[in-house]
Amino acid sequence: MSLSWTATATDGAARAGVLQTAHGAVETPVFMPVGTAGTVKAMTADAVRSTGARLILGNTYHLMLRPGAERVAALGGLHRMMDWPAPILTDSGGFQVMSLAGLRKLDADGVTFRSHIDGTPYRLTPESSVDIQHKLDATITMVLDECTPHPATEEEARRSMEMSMRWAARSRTAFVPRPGYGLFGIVQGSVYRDLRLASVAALTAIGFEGYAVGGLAVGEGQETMFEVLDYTAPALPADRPRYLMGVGTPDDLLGAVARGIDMFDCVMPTRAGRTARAFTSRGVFNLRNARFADDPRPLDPDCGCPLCTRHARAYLHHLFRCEEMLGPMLLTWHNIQYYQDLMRGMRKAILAGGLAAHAQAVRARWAAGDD
Ligand code: PRF
Ligand code: ZN
Repeated sequence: MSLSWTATATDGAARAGVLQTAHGAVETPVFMPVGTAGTVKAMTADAVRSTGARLILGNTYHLMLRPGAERVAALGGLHRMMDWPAPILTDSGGFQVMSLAGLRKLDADGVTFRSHIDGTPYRLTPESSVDIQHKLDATITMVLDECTPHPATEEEARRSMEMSMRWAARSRTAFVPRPGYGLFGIVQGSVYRDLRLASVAALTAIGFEGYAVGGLAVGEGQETMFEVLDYTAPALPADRPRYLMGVGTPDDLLGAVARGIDMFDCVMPTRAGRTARAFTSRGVFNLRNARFADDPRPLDPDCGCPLCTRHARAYLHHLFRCEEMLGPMLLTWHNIQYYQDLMRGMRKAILAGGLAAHAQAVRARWAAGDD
């Protein structure tokens, strides 16, 4: 049997559930730390695990360039290579090609591009992307799609979405099913209701183990993103997991879970951690700020990570001022811990039937600040 998802509770549109995979079970709603190049930057696999994370994201684009899918396969796959026996979802590469690669050329069959590292030409098709993800041993494979740029006219968005739907069908044909593994389709259609619903219909007719919502968090703003989710999420099959790609801030996660999303990934906690920005129960801080130079308090008194239980804010401020690598390491750890705790809090609230009140309390704590 392919990987499966079972709901354990619902609360309004929100769902709590369990994803059963070849690499273990994952409780949803879930946030996936991003492990782009075979590492969650600045973290050992044990450190990532200690935060409660049980599912991480890898990238076809980066790994096909370096070290190459064959080399990952020769090392026993991504799980073995990274010492991450738990599930891994890999993105299909199209989104990263459009945001990173040079000289990209999209045609009906696939995309040709030059590596952002040394300019070497490469090509990705729906079939080759699925094949690479198979070599990486991805638990969850994503179909190759085009993330429609924002803004797009309705005609542009339709052409782009229809091409992604043809690629989704080809990805389904190329994917070799294995027990506990799965393939996810990706809904596109920009901010157009009819296109989003047509995309959902096309994907559900093909049939996938899960459904992602792509093409959001590309500049449309949170309000528009939530509007799209308001009509897209309920149109998706109730018995399959729903994944909002590349989202987002803690507030985005609260709003999207309330709208029926089960899975997320974003570079935000890891990237912010390397640039001194901390996500906490009291809001967002920049630890380079001089106001932390003599602050003896833990970063977040509600957090159990090694930074918050063993060090003062003033020490972290000092590490960033001196550009010591322990600064990014400790703050990445904390930010991932914060995101995992946020998801755990939402799962608990859904099981208790109190997500709305819980989200309101979390937002009120951010707004109250820390003094
Ligand atoms: N498609 C794919 N990956 C993605 C996106 C998408 O639309 C996004 C959009 N936020 C992030 N990552 N394949
Ligand atoms: Zn912490």
